[in-house]
Amino acid sequence: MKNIVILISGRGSNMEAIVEACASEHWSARIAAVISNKAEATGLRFAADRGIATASVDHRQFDTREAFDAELARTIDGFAPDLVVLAGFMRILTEGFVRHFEGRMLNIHPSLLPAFPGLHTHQRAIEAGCKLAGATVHFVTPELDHGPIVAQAAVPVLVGDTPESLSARVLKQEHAVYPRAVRWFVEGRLKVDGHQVVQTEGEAQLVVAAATTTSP
Ligand code: NHR
Ligand code: GAR
Repeated sequence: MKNIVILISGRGSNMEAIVEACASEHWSARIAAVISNKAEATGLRFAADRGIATASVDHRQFDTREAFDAELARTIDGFAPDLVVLAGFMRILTEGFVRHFEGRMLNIHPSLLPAFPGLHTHQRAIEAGCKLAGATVHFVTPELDHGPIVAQAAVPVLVGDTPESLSARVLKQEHAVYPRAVRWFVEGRLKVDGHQVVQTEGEAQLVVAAATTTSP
């Protein structure tokens, strides 16, 4: 039985998708805790209602990123995690923190990396005239949004898209691809070789949503 700790900052819909998949697919894992840097994150209520332990560590209470990360790591370690899952977690993590959890920390980023690391990805993809957008599940390394890629989901960018309409289309695929990637980790099916990650049972590491319409 593997312990999973999920970090969120807000809504937590990816966290919900992982909690639901863990239960309905009978993973050999438990969600040991959901932790937020914001006490008011709505996702914490969903987790608490499911009987999952919750905690918050408010980054504004700390003078430095190192001090915040030290307290966050201490809180996470209290749940003996085999895997730490960033799901809409919005604080950049220091190198020391990332090294502590290296090889056992995943993130989902709302772009087709290596395009558009960082924030405001949907707006940037639209402005760049991209016809394809998506999301990437990757191992977290000290360099932001540059870790080994586990899986990607691709969706069309449609004429008239706004950041809101595009993010909604991407989010739907996030909810499909992230639980799948986490399950692979739980089942020991991810082989990392440098920057390349192989799913050893041959399951598809790419989801492509059909481009059937021409407007949002
Ligand atoms: N930390 C490291 N070292 N490496 C990664 O790959 C990380 C990470 C921390 C978070 C998630 C991420 C994303 O998927 C993530 C990946 C926050 C920011 C950011 O600029 C950027 C990327 C990501 C998360 N945060 C601001 C900060 O100053 C705060 C923004 C806010 O509060 O709204 O930390 O995109
Ligand atoms: C998701 O789209 C996720 O990819 C993105 O924020 C959203 C969180 O939604 N993550 C980032 O932008 C990280 N910088 P959720 O809280 O409902 O899962």
